[in-house]
Amino acid sequence: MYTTGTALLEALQEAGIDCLFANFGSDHTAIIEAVAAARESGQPIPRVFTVPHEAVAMSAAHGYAQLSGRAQAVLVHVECGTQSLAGAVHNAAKGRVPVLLLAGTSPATQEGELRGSRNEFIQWIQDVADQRGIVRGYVRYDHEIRFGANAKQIVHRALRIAESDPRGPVYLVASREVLESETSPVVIQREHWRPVAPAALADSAVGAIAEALLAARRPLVVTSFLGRKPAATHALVELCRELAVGVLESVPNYVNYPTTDPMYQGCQWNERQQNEALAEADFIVVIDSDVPWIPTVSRPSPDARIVHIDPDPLKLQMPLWYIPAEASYQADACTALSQVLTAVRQGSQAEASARIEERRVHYERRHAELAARIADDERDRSAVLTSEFLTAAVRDAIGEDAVVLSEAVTNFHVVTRHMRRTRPGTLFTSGGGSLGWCGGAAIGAKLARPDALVVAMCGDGTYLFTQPSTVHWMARRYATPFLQVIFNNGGWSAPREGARGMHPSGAVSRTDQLDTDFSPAPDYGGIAAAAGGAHAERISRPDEVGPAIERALAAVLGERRSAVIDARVAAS
Ligand SMILES: Cc1ncc(C[n+]2csc(CCOP(=O)(O)OP(=O)(O)O)c2C)c(N)n1
Ligand SMILES: [Mg+2]
Repeated sequence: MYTTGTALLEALQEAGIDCLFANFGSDHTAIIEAVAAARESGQPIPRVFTVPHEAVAMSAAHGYAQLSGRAQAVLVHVECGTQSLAGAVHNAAKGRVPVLLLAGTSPATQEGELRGSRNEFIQWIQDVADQRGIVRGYVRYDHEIRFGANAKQIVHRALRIAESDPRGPVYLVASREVLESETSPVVIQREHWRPVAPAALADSAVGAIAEALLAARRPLVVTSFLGRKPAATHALVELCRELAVGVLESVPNYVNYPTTDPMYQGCQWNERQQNEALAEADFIVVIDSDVPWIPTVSRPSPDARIVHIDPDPLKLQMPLWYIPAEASYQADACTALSQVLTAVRQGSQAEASARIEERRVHYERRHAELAARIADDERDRSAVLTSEFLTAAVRDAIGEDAVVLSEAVTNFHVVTRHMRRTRPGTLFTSGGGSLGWCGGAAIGAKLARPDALVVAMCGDGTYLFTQPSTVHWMARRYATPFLQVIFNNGGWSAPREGARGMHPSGAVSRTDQLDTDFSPAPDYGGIAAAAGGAHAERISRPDEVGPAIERALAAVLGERRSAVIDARVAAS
């Protein structure tokens, strides 16, 4: 029987979706039947993953999309399964990551009028007035599939919106009666449903930016997520090397620029100090960034000229957002950078050549100073294990191609600085603020890039947010082993230090009883071992780091099982 459920599954397959991360309920009878029927008849369908927690399903789709650029599907149970996606929806929304979310609704009939009508008590309890309202503030599109006749068109429309800039999650629901209803197959022409083409800059903007880059004494690019498209990183490298433009990463979610390139001027997270490169810049191109600086801490010179290029320069999902840019452009970073580079090459650089060489020397010197500081910070301090030393040791052991997922909270800047990534697509953060992404994302990353060594680095508090029992159970079941490194600083440092920073001579400064510590500490690695047979290490001294990483990598790469290193680090 060809039902709306069959049509839905067919739409996912023809859209090129590889994974359906599913947490099933009684609303999904038609989909479970359609999957079984497809397998019986040998019809190709996406791979179905059993995911015991919805937030992990969402994070897996998030990680998969970050590595592949493509949306995957997540199927959850009515309104409560939607609630259980929790902050993982926020992460995909804030990180502009495309995900197709699907949910059933409670049956809409109760007398057996239609197949799928209510037959369990819970269907009264789970009936709510506005199920789509649960995620409406976070998705780019929400809709209800009301008929089988156009179910496929609605799925393709949703995916098109998810994958067009500014990208993000989309949410579709359908009642059990609709999913169970018989319908006729619809032929879809895939090329009619492609994402909207990337936007370019107007010629006048290209000329103005090219001219300003040549004329400036200290031109600087500030970016956070330009590297989501590796081609944009390549374009930025060409432009910055040719014109000697500095690059500052602010709260980077991706590898935006090779961090060992002489034009790279470092990254800034929550460090409580004015950034030097930002202060001395006289022309700044903010490109693909949500938080280019934090004005109460670090800001550009009031005389600096600023232009802004972004897929969503108005930041419509952020009630408070502005920067003092003289011009804002809605454009794709890669397209815009290539346009500017072409314009620069078509014009004459002769007049600017002395200026370009002077700033090249300047930025190279600054970069060398930064590299020396980084090397100094990560040296062995023998008595204590620092996060810098640990990160450097992991970096040296995993190589340049490993995929690192960072959710290190008060160590975010340490991971970005000391991982020293050189290639796009080798370091990610969620792009959102809801902790717990890195476990599911590691599964998704490993599925998207099965040959890669995947390494998740997170805080001890964050590890508990990831639903480690679900994550490590999945890692074994689906053969997606990864290395997880925990910066164990005894609990939640961020809120503790935040309170002390705000009240330096308040009561918080006179006590350790701030309800943010985790003593007695859980056996973090033991949780993963019990759930998925992971290899577990616990270390607290610098001399233990190397051998522990070696054993952990032997487990991941040799035995193909996950490994968790619980590293007791000095408080940051
Ligand atoms: C889902 C979610 N709940 C709560 C918070 C608030 N929060 C921000 S940082 C933090 C502490 C995280 O602890 P840990 O991972 O150990 O990092 P640390 O601060 O110790 O570096 C918390 C609870 C959050 N960001 N997300
Ligand atoms: Mg912690």
